[in-house]
Amino acid sequence: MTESHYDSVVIGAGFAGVYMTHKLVEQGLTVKAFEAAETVGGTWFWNTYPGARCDCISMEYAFTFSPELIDEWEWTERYPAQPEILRYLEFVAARLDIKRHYSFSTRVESAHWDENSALWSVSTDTGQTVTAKYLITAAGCLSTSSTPAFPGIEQFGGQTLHTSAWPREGIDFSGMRVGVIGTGSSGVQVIPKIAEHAEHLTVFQRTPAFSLDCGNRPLTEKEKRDFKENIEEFKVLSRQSGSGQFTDTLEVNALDHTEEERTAVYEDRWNRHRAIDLIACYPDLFTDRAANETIAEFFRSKIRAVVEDPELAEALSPRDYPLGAKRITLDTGYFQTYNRDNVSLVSVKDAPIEAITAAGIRTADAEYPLDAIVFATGFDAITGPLMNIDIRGRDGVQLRDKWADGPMTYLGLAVDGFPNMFTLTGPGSPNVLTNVVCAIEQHVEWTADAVAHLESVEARTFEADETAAKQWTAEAVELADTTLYPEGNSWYTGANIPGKPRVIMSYVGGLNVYREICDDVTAKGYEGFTIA
Ligand code: N01
Repeated sequence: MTESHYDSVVIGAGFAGVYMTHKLVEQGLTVKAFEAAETVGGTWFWNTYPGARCDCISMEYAFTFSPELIDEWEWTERYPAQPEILRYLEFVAARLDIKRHYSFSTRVESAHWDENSALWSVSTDTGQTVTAKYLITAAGCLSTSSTPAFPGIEQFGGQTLHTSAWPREGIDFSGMRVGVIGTGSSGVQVIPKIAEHAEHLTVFQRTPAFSLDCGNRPLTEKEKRDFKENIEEFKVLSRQSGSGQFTDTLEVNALDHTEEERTAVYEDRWNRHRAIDLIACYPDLFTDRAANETIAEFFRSKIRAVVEDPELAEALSPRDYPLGAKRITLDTGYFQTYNRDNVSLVSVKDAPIEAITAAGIRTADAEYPLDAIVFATGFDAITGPLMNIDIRGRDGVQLRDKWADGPMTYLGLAVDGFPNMFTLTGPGSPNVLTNVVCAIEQHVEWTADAVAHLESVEARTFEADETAAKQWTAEAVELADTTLYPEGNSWYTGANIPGKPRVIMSYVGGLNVYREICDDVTAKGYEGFTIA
């Protein structure tokens, strides 16, 4: 074999790619890894907009597989800001000596399966081509940004930015009239920061967000010490939980409590500043719309308590979808921002943005002159990063054709017709409905075990059966239909991208259940896979 052959190719250097590369190297495989960015970090490399912060608690949003990594790293804040998470991943990469396996600033353009050699041939935008037995995608769920195709966008005379491609040197909005389109997690975080500097900020909101004040603060020394001392208990509890974040769900339904009792429960949970403690506090909140309405109204009461103008408070209050069907955003001073004199809200629900003009944004109602437009308009999530690569399996079938009507996977980790390919955090896995680092550890460890098994039995190919993939995908949809997820026009279902098939792209049954299913598949000799 020439130097350009490896046992495995890993795409991506976020949490998943870094850990996967480490595991495979540890198992004695040769690994060639590629990353489009200049260093590790994945989503935490690209999303450098002001206010970017994780919506999981810092200590929980970290690897648990290595006692050394846990011991040697100290988080500073309860909710870590982007620079701190990026520093953490640099620390992990250095500690695991992982960068030597990577070509950075290198985007994988294609990966083609060759039937004769039973190898993947992987080509990049820098002209490299390598072959590998295993192809492992760790391309992330939120790495393909989406900017709506507003007519006239190219005419705009000012500056345009997408939150996920922020200039690394930053931008000074002083004296500028700035428009932000989008009020999801990115918008809710960037809006208060821009408002501090802009001469005037106009927020273009299509759907209001259910947002939780994240109550961020420095971690105490005791919290840091307690977490490290109790790490084994944390691991057990997080693995037993559906979201990878332990919470104490009550044993009574929301509708079986009086309004007074519910309010007391919600108030207590609100003060914990942790979304999972709210959405999972009663068992029926996410299966029964009437129960959900009780917590939705509680969130709205919090908006009314902060926003001084009652009409504005109402305009900022979500009414059309259940709480949690779109991701709950975590904010710092978001609703307070609307009390500022230099901030205005434009609802584009009924009067949509029609065009971007040379001077600003034109809606069905009016035109807004602007010096800069910030697109906080999100991502072609979960499938976008994979479908952007020209991946071809058996008989030259392209993944993007195979998934034209919606993704089909087995366990979210494998696709029939694409042998020896593993899709970490792929569609049909619990991915973004969990503390994703917890899900990533499960995916990586399961994949590494599968690879070890395949090597030990000298297998040539490992492939999901079509029936298993069909069944898994159908069950995932059925399961989602028992929840309120389908009622939100969210990126969870592809509804945010015009023309994208609308289907839930996550396994909603819980990471704990998913882990058991995966372990059972392994115990039964990789049931649902063909090993040849
Ligand atoms: O993207 P989004 P995001 N006209 O899709 C609006 C993670 N994340 O980047 O809701 C007008 O949630 C769109 O409106 P609507 C996190 O998992 C995490 O904010 O479709 N508006 C919506 O308001 C998150 O969920 C963190 O009606 C248009 C917004 O743009 C995920 O990334 C921080 C429009 C897009 O919101 C994505 O969040 C940041 C149009 N034509 C991100 N098109 C944390 O950890 C779209 N919109 C805290």
